[in-house]
Amino acid sequence: MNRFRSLAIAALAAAFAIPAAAHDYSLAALKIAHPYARATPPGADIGGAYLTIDNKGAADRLMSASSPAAARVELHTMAMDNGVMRMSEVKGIDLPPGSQVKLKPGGLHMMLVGLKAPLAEGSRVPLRLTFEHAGSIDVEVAVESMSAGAMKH
Ligand SMILES: [Cu+2]
Repeated sequence: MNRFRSLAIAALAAAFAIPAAAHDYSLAALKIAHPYARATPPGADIGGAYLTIDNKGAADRLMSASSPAAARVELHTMAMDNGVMRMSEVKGIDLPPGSQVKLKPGGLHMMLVGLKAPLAEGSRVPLRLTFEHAGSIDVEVAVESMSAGAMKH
């Protein structure tokens, strides 16, 4: 009976550990959910990073990002250009009042340029986000599989 109870407590503790690992951040009226990146193959020197921002307050703007893991971090969008998907750099990402903006593969994203080492699945990479009004916040980017966030058909 005692053994069963301690197992039950361990299971309960594990269940409670999940929200702590959920990996969300708040900064003023901004909620930043689940920053993640795709693992990169050996030799690659760029990698995409993604997250979701909910803005519960007034208009703001993601101005820039930086990381000690890369020479620089660019904000990119993807669009069709003559039938070819192309990435281009954007100056900032608007966060209208009450909006949810998703950075995801195939859309707006952050690009770690000049990676100092490949992004290894299961590791975490520090990233600083700077907003026009809310200021800056340091988050951890969870490195997932090379196909993480792929669109499901
Ligand atoms: Cu890009």
